[in-house]
Amino acid sequence: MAAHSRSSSLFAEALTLIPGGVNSPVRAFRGVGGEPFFVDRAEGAHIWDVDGQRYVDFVGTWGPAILGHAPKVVREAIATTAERGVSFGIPNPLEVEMARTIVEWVPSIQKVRMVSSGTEATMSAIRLARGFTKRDKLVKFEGCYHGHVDSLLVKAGSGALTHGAPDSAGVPAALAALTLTLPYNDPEALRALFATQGSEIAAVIVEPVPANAGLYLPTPGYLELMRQLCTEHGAVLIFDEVMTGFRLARGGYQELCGIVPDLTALGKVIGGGLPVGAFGGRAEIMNCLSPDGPVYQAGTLSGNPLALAAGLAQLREMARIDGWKRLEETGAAFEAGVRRALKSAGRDYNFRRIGSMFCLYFTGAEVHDLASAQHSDKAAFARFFHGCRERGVYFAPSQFEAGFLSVAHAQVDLDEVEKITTEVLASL
Ligand code: KE4
Repeated sequence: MAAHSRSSSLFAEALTLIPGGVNSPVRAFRGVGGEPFFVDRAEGAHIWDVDGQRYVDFVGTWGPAILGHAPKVVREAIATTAERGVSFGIPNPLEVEMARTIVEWVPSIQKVRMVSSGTEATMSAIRLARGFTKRDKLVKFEGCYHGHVDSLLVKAGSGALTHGAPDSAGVPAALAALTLTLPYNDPEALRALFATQGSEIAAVIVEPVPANAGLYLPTPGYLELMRQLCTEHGAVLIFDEVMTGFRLARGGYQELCGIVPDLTALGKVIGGGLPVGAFGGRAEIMNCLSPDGPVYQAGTLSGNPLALAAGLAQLREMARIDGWKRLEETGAAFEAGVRRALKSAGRDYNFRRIGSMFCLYFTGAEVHDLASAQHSDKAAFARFFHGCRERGVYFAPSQFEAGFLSVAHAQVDLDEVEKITTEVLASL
């Protein structure tokens, strides 16, 4: 690999100006050591750093780049829309088009409100659930991450887990005490909690496919039990589909599992790479939102025309090419390559995949929750990460993140990555 001279000098300056030199902690490579590189440009399945190194990219800006980076349809939509204005703070037709698309594609969503990040989506959804039920307690699951919301930075995943701050400083103990946490995939713990506190629970918020402690799947019946208990006790079931929405299926994971949440949080893919989030669900709950109801929620850039134009262009292109079928085919081909590489290198590591989302746990043990995910050999993961990065393959810089494939990942990329991962796994 070429010396990272420009990246290094940029990072040195960034450290004097920005906390940790980054605008989001997971980018700082603290989970793998070393210094982050700085990106110069991105196109399709590839990114180039400021020192000219090209990478096959498996982070995809953490999910939005479902068509690959800077797809033509998205760039054209942004350019055309920008000619008519970049922000209004006035209702605009794109807000109706996006709302119509979300309501049509995700049947559990009868009404939806746009915001500017996944964090805003989950933050608003839990406030709405508390206002609707007039209850205070929330239930979340260890290792799940729902953005940097005070009430949800309790045993959180993603960067909070990577940096050893699952319970962030600055969150008042009195507030954190209202968030009850459970291990994921533990039906008895869920039953017991509802048996004792069910009447006080405003909402259960869950990543239906937890992807912020790597990636693991719900055991059969688990989400069904969650749905049943929420219904029986009048608690709002919130699916956080910020990552899985419009990626695992046109209607998100809820289309695959057939479970109907009361509210859904969305983000990433619906912005086409620009800042967007959304939350929506049962009309009787959504109608509690200001200006109709008593739950206040607002945003200067909510419904921003550029972000919605980019998101709509991305969603329409996915529908036009049946991108979800393509992503499953690419995911299966990628998985076959990873399994060949593991076999060839004699490694029994645990590879998990659903559609275009994946994680390679550096442990031979089964992973089904945070505790089992933490059995991974993080030092070995770090060596793998850097070995691949040096050879032009960029995986998420933490064992506790999911990887993402895009429509732009071609077989030639997968072949190159199989060769490299085989070599690096053998060298660990
Ligand atoms: P944002 O506020 O970062 O747009 O979305 C928060 C969020 C909410 N819900 C889920 C399930 C999420 O995965 C996220 C954010 N995902 C992380 C990656 N694990 C974003 C990367 C980062 O924090 O820089």
